[in-house]
Amino acid sequence: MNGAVTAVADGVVPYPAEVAERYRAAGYWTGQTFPDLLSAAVAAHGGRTAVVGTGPSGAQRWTYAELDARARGLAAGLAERGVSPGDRVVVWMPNVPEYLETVFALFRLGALPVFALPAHRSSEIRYFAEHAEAVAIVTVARHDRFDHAAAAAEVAAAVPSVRHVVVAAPSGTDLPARAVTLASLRHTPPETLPGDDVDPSSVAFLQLSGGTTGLPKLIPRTHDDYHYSVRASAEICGLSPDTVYLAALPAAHNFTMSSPGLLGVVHAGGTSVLAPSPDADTCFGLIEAERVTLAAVVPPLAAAWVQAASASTKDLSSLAMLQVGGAKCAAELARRIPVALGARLQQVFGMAEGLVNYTRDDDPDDVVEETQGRPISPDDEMRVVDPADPDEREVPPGEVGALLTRGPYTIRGYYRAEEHNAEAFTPDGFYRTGDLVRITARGDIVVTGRVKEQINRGGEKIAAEEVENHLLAHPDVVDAAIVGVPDDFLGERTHAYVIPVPDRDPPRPNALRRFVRERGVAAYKVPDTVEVVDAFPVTGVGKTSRRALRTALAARATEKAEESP
Ligand code: OOB
Repeated sequence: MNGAVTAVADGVVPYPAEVAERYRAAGYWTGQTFPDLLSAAVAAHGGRTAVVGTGPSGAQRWTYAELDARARGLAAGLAERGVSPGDRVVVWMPNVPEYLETVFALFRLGALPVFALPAHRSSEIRYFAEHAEAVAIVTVARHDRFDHAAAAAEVAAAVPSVRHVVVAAPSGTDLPARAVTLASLRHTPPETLPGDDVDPSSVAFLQLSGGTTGLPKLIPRTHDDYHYSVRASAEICGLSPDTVYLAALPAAHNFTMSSPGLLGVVHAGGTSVLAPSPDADTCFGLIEAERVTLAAVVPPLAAAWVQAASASTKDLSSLAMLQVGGAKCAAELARRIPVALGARLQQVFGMAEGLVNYTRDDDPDDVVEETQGRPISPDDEMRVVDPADPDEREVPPGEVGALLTRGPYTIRGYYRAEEHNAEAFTPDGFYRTGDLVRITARGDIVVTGRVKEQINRGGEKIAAEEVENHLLAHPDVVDAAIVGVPDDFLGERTHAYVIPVPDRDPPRPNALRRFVRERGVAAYKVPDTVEVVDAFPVTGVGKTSRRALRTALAARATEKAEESP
């Protein structure tokens, strides 16, 4: 029966058989797949509104039955073009209804979406396409003053596996050679599609990691594990057919997709409203017009909404809950949210690798304001260990340590990343989150910091090494180090220290920022500030590893930021 289609297995670290058996026996892994998720919604709520948004062809409002019909039609068209079960397809789209159509079309086909953020640029997209050996890229034409279709066509020309560029654009749009519109692919679907018989233990898609090393990692999530996290999240967050969810953050991010996000809404038969932009003006208008009940944001956005609410004339009274996650929400901001927006706050501390924590609706106010909640599953195992101890022994209860986790929806390894996996996972399969936490007597997690080489710029994750490598490609740069410095609005921003080639005119900071941008990386990764120095201002470290150097520089940068008024 199930099992006709097995997607990529190479490069995926499986759950040990006895563990998988335990998760099935416990009822976490039910054998339901993402095609099943949509089928169930169509059966129970076919006539209800699934998605509202503005796509390239204007405003859209689709029922579950319509969303499914579109997804099936697109799946048929992609199949006709030779996209097969198990193939990887880069989905590089902003928050348009066609995003959901595409994702479910790929699920129906048994093909695997590789999720990219709209802010990504050719360097990231090319890497995803190469690493996953993608056969197609689905994108939009111009968005945010950037020609996604042209960039996708360039990637397709450079990456031999990529045979198709599909663009959600009105017919008649001027597209690059070889690109086709999504609408032109829609076909009458056959009765059954390959995804109807997909193996639930197979990988459903490749999700993005924030990254800690030179190249971003891809995260293989199975139907079984992700379906559980979606279902359980929908329950914890009290989703129902009456839920109207506002997707303000990028749809492809794990928070927006599954915590409980767009997929949780499908599970509950509610409505998703896709915001074309996260700004308060746009989102408040949508909250009023669509009677939005739930929205998810990162802390800087929550702060901007709080600020904007006092001057806004929009009716926000339908908004019952605002989820804040992706980066630490300061307690002060947490306290202001219910007052300013009239919505209850839920803190969400999650990661695309798996583990997601929520504060619960019946938690006391201080828990909601001061902690990042507790895990979805009773079988989420957490170890808080001494980060300086090579044996990773646990710290005494209540003390700060590095968080390791293992559980029914946390991966056992990144995709095709054997070497990195040896560092990121313990031999017994715990994921080293790189987050410093303490767990309160009540069992709630407080995130206190980080040991990983990553900067969290208002929820957008930046691997220091990735940006350093771009700077090192400049002919006038000998060495570079990226550190995070505190920022009132973003929580953290990036500062680059750069050592120039001696005896030449040192490069100007702005020229270096432009250089990084022109290498085709997401704008949020371009260093906010660049400082050209003769040597790295570190003493006493001796022959430094880059890690030690970054830590020392970050400490200095923090001191400097605190000194300045
Ligand atoms: C979410 O996922 P990612 O993969 O972009 O980033 C994960 C990392 C965590 O390891 C942690 O360092 C940080 O983001 N983080 C938080 C946080 N939520 C995420 N740090 C402090 N407080 C929080 N509330 O960011 C993500 C995935 C699913 C749901 C929500 C967020």
